[in-house]
Amino acid sequence: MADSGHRSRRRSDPGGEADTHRGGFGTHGGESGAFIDRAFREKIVLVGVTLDGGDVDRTDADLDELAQLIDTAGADEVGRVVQRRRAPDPATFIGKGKVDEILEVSEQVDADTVVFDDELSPAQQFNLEKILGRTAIDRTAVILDIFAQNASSQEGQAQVELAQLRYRLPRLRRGRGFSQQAGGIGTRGPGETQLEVDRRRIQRRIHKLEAQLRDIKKNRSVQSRSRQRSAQSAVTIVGYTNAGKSRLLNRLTDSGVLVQNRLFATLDAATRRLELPGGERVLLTDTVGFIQKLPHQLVEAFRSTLDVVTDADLLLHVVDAAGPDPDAHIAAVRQVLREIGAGDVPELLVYNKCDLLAGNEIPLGANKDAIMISAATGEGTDKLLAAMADELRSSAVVVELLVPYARGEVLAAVQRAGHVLTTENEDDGYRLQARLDAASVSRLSEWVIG
Ligand SMILES: Nc1nc2c(ncn2[C@@H]2O[C@H](COP(=O)(O)OP(=O)(O)OP(=O)(O)O)[C@@H](O)[C@H]2O)c(=O)[nH]1
Ligand SMILES: [Mg+2]
Repeated sequence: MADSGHRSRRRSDPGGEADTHRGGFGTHGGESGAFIDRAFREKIVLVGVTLDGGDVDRTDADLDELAQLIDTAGADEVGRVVQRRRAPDPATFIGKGKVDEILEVSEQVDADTVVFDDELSPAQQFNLEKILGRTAIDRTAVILDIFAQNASSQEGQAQVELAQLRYRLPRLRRGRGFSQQAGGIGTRGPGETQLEVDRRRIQRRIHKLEAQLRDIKKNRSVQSRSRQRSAQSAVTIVGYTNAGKSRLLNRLTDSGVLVQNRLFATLDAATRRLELPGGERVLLTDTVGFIQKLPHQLVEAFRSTLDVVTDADLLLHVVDAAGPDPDAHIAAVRQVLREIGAGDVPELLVYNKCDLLAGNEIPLGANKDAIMISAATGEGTDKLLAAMADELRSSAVVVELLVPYARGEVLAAVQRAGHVLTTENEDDGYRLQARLDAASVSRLSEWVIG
């Protein structure tokens, strides 16, 4: 076994030097390296904390989800440690006694890595690794790892790498990480430490990725302008990861988008045309799934992909009706929607996978207006299409706008976005009455007068 050497070396030296760790930022790290080593299946101990006001069942459910994330990342859960605490310990996140317990458990099961369900500060991570003698990472690192594994487009790869580097930058430390690869001729100035060299290299890479993503976005907005000209409504499928968003897109539009029983199978948006029963044509887009505690670095890096959510006329919010806690998933998705500024986009709640439930056990709860479907069997999709048409029609309102004569492009934008009912020439510009959907009204709000 290629790894046995690392393992025995590390185990004989718990609490020893950081560079004996493997996984994470250790021996195989690189700027695009994984946080979890996939050369073999790492053994992982999970740690969850129930903070004041939280409930223990919730922590357990979160750890079940973390175990699923770990599995998707290619590693195995071999143990679990939980604690109730009033507040996180600034130095080690959990209490000192609990850290000793984790060390004991980790030794017993020969764990490679300890994964915390909550985000660790760089200092907490450093202290924990020192005591535990093994890599300590958090949920964020695991999710970043899965995204890195699943990214296939140029844009997706750049977005994930950007998120990873922003996560790594404050966690770089002396004698760890990229030192072997860094420090080519001329990179080391007088008085500059290896750590500073590493930081600067990562900063440069971050700037390069940001520029690359701006270019991709510019190209895309040229494409989407030509789309807007066709005046079709934009409907975007959102929801928790693995809810069946891609399968629904395939069902409604006969496409062959990748569907997998894995988390974060979709990272790139896919758009297809769809005709509603009344003949309205819409553009339907499937996009990346959300999860609880979605790393903010990812939300930031994926902002340009998530424009299709923010700019949509309507969201289909797909919920796994057979999942462990539909209400918690709905809340987590809505939280991310608010974070990206899409909290006000009209939403149609769609309970999927109803084929897995008996008719009377559908967990609608307070969401009586939700539509029940099965993307697998096609059940309920007629009702869904009719509801989409209704929603799009009802969200259109008649507004009055005043557009200065010099702003021909605004006039054109109004004409593209909806139906102009009346036009009058006033002293200071065109006074228009137009029927527009809510998204267009907010986009053109500068010119709306009533
Ligand atoms: N039984 C059943 N399974 C479904 C249904 N819809 C989707 N699935 C399954 O659920 C899993 C996830 O489906 P996807 O369409 O990939 O889910 P997604 O929401 O796109 O997931 P991500 O892209 O990973 O966020 C796959 O195994 C699908 O076959 C359904 O209506 N019934
Ligand atoms: Mg998908």
